[in-house]
Amino acid sequence: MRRHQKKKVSTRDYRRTTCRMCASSKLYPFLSLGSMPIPNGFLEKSDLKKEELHYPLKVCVCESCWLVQLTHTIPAEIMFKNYLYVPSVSKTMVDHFQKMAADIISTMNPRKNDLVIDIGSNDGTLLSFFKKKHLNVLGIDPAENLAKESNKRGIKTIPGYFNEDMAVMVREKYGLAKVITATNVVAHIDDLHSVMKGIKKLLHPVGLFVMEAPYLIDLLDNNEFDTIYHEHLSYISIRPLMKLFEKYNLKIVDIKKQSVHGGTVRIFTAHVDSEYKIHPRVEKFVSEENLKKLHLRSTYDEFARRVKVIRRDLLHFLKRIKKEGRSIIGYGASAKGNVLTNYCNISTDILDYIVDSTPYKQEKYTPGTHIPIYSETEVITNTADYALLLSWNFAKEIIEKNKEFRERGGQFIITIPYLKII
Ligand code: DWN
Repeated sequence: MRRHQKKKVSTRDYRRTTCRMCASSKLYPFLSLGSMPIPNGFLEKSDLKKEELHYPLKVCVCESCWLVQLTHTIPAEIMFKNYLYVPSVSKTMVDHFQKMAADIISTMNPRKNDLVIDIGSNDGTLLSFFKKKHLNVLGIDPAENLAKESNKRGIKTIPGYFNEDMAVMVREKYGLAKVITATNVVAHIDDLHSVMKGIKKLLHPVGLFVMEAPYLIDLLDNNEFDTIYHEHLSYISIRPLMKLFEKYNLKIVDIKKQSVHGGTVRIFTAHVDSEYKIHPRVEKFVSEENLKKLHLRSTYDEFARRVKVIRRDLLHFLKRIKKEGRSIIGYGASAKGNVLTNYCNISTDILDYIVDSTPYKQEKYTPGTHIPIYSETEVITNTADYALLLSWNFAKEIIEKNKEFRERGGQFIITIPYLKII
C-alpha cells in the first residue's frame, strides 16, 4: 500500500506562548512525542490514501503555577465535534460512574428533582445513575453524535461547549445546579477561566462541583506518557488547580483518589462562603506534591528520560519476537494506544491488527499508523502469540475476559510502568 500522505502542521500553528492557567510566559518544554494525528481520528478505508494532518505533540511545565500542559492547542472542533470514545463499552467505567454518583449523593443528599449537570456528558452514562435516583439531569457535550445518542436514551443533552455564556443560558432555562460534574473534561479545556466563571454562576449556593481527572503524580510515577495527547491540554495536579479555583471564589473541600485511567483524582469544590469544611485530605495532597518535587524541572527531565527507555525497550522486544516469526496484535484501539504506536512508529509491520469492543471503531483504521481495527472475537478465533495491551488501564478486565487466548499460550505485552509480559 502506498505510504500515506503525512501532512505536518507547522509548529508555529496553534503554539501557546503563555500558561493557560496563569498567563505566565515561563514555560519549560520537557518532552516531545513528535508530530501525529489527533488521537481519536480513526479513519475509514477510503481515507487511507488522503492527506492526514499531523500536529506537534509536546508537553511543558509552567514555572510560575507548575501546571503541566501541551505547548500546542489543537482547535476543539477538530477533536470533539464527532467523538468516538464512549466509556460505556467498559464495565470498569460503568461501575465507576455508578459508584461516583452514589458517592456524590451520599455526600450532599440532594432533594428529588434537584438539578445535576454533567459537563462533557459523553453518552450520558454518569447522568443515567443520577436520573435513577429521581434527580433532574442535564448533559452538555460538544460531540453532536453523542448528544443525539444521549437524547435518544432519555438523557437531556445540549450539544455545545460549556463556558460562561452557556452557563447563563442554562441558569435562565433550568435554574441553579445542586451538582455539576466534569469527568475527564477539565484537562481537555483550553479556556479554563470561562468554564470557572460559568461554574461560579451556575452552581447553587450549597452545591458541589465534582471533577475527575487523571492525576499528574500517577502519570509521572507510572510513566504514563501515552496519556499525553492532543485532547489533554492540561495534566492535573492540586496546587495549580487550587489557585485557579481561589481566583473564582471556589474552594476544594475534598479529594478522593480513584484507580481508573491509570490513577485519577475526584475533586469536590464548593463556593468559598459555603458551609462545607475542608477535609484534611486536601492538605495531604498538597504536601505529597511538594514531596514529589512537582515544582522542579529535574522531575520532568527525569520522566522524559524514562519515557525514552520504555520506547527503546519496547521496540527492541517487538522487533525481536517479530524476527522470530511470532504474530502480534494490539488490544484496545484507545487514544493512548494511538499515541504509543505513533510515537514508537509501530504500524502493520509489527501489529497485524487491533481488536476493540467499541462498535464505532471496528472496521476502521488507527490514525497515523493505519492499523485495521476488528471486534474482540478475532482474539478468540486467531492464533496470535502476543497482544500489545494498548488499554493497559483496563488490564484486569481485558485479561479476565481473554482466558481462552491465554490458555492457548497467548501473552499480553504491557508497557506501563515498565515493559512486562504476562
Ligand atoms: O480522556 C479520555 C480518556 C478518559 O478516555 C478521553 N479523552 C479519551 C479516552 O482515552 P482512551 O481512548 O485512551 O480511553 P480508554 O478508556 O482507555 O480506551 C479503552 C479502549 O479499549 C476503548 O476503545 C474500548 C477498548 N476496550 C476493549 O476493546 N475491550 C476496553 C475494554 C475494557 C475491553 O474489554
